[in-house]
Amino acid sequence: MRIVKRSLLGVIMLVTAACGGGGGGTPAGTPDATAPSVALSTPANGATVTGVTTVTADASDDVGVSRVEFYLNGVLQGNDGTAPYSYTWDSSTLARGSYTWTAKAYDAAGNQQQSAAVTVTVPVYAAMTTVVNGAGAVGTVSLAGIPVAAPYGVNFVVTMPAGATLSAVTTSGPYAGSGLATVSGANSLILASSSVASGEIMTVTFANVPPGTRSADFGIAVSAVYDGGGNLIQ
Ligand SMILES: [Ca+2]
Repeated sequence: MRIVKRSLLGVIMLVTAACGGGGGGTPAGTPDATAPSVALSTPANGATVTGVTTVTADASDDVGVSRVEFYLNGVLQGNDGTAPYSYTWDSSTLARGSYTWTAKAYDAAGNQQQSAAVTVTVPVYAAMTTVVNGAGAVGTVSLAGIPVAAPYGVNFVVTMPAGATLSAVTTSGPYAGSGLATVSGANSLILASSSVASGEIMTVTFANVPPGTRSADFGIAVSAVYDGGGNLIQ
């Protein structure tokens, strides 16, 4: 009988310990079953984006965010494990069109949450770097947003200081800016080309540049874009 009593006492002690009543030996904590929350804060939905921009996500979690992944049109581009969660996006290599970003946040337990989508527009875009040398200046134009397979007709507005004149426009590339025409205006001119291709290199040379002119006094902007069928698309 004594042996039986001791065994019964042992069972009672084990059950008590398993229930945590005596303290010690209890598995710590409850599993994290709560997913993070995440939203894209930049760029804004509907924004027009050119060049290099930062895609930023706000993310939080009841325990902690372990990383945020960034997806462009559903394809993973990169991730960030430290707030502020961001990805540096160079849009200049992409063809004109709409692009959709989403972010996905994870916690250490593997819970995940996808953000709402943000859709932005990448346009046909031009920028000009101008070097002033005495009474002359040379602007090198960089183009973005033109698809490789389809040349566009593009009109550019070139701004320049009062008194300066256009000396020459040279282009090189698959179509060499064929159909190039110029229309002069007050302190500006329009360059119109029927075939501007991806990778086109355009150089604009100016004369009669007034003293004191700086490179920032010159500029270029895209004023119209036509597709291969001559339809205005931008
Ligand atoms: Ca969590």
